[in-house]
Amino acid sequence: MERQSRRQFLEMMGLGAAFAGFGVRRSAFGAERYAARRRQSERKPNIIFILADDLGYGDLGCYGQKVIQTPNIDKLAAEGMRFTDHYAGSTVCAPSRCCLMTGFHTGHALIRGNANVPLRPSDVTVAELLKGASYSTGIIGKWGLGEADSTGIPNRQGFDYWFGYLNQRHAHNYWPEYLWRNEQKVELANQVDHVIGGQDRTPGGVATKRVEYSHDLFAAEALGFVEQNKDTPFLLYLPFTIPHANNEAGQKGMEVPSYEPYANEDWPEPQKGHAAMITRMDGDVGRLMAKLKELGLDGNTLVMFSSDNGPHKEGGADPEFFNSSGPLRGYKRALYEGGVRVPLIARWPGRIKAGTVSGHVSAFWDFLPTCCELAGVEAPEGIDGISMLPTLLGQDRQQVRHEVLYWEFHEQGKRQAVRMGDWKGVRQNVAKDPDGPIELYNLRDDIGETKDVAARNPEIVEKIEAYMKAAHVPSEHWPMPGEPANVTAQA
Ligand SMILES: [Ca+2]
Repeated sequence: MERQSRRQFLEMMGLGAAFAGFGVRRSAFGAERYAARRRQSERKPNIIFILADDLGYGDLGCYGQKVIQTPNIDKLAAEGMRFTDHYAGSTVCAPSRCCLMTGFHTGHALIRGNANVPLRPSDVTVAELLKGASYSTGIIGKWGLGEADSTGIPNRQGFDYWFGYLNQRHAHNYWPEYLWRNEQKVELANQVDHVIGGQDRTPGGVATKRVEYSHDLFAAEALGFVEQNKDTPFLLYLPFTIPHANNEAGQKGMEVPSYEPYANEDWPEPQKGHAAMITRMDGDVGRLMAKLKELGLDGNTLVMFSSDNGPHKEGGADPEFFNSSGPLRGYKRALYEGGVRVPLIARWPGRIKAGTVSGHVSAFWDFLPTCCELAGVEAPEGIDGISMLPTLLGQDRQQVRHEVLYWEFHEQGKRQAVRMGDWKGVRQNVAKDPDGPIELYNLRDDIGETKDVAARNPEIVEKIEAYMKAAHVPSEHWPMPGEPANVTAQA
């Protein structure tokens, strides 16, 4: 390289000053320092996506929660960006996670409900794409997109390392007898006497001997993954199972080793469990952030925190007790805002401005293209997601916006919903009448979806109806009325 152009190059890299004392002749010290700085400046950011399970829009202090303590997650928001209008992929687990991993909404995604349909070899996940950009990829927690030996397991969908529950019902039980590490079953010290269907080792059940709490194992594994991958860019997807219920445990489904710091509160036990679970997870988020600092990765790691759907009313939990949906209507399984609008916090010191709040309307299908842009790889053509990196970096004018967001849900009579600007359209009972009436709400002055204004806005309803039609591509696994079916057993 010519002397002049080399100097220009270094200045461009912000390294000119480092070399000023050495002239352009590289001393051994200068070369070393140059190489170290260059490695750092060229290193792609690490990405950690922490996903809570059934955590409501109102369950975090930074989203208005007054009782449940979440100091570490609130700190993420104080040091980063908090999104007011972010949406999960669906109102239940599996489809929401499919949207997150593949960049499609539920009108296009392979997995649109909690049935046992595994991802195929042809499905392209965010992990596969980042592997192509030399990322180490890990997932710790709950997968739900493919059973053992299927094409859908994490190790066949782009993840180098996997630890957790493959099966969602298995994940109901916080003290399982085993978990998966890559393709190996890892036996735990817990005992599960009650098993679903009376068959030994059927996933699920309720533990009688409780030794190893799966969430604690996930939190420890997360620290280990970060430590082991500190020298390469990594993607860590951390789908915790908190605060989901153990649906097999009746009214005692909010399973947690201790109700602290709420043990002495005058609350029903499931509510103590709900709050204690969230605060426990919050502590683990704090430990993970401390680990990033300790390893010097803090400044080069984008940490995101979200939830896969709205709060649940299962295992004895009552979403009203802590106002878990905040100002929103409904909870898990609704397509009202409470079912799908979720917290999203993004922290990346020096890149995301601290203490900012964004109203950018975004959804789980935006995660894949955002990661691709960060890693410098092309996102697949035809996905529904739009990179939200400009918003994260404060470049609002460059942000491409969604014309609409779309959801379809195949339980409880089937539902469809569209968010279009401030408008929200919801159609119930689609199985009965696929052309049935659409409820219309204006979220700008009615975030709680209390006043159906469809009758006064027929042209908006017509537009939303057209979007519902256009956004839905038939699926053999989740047919709408009149479409051919190949229904698989519910998991
Ligand atoms: Ca969930």
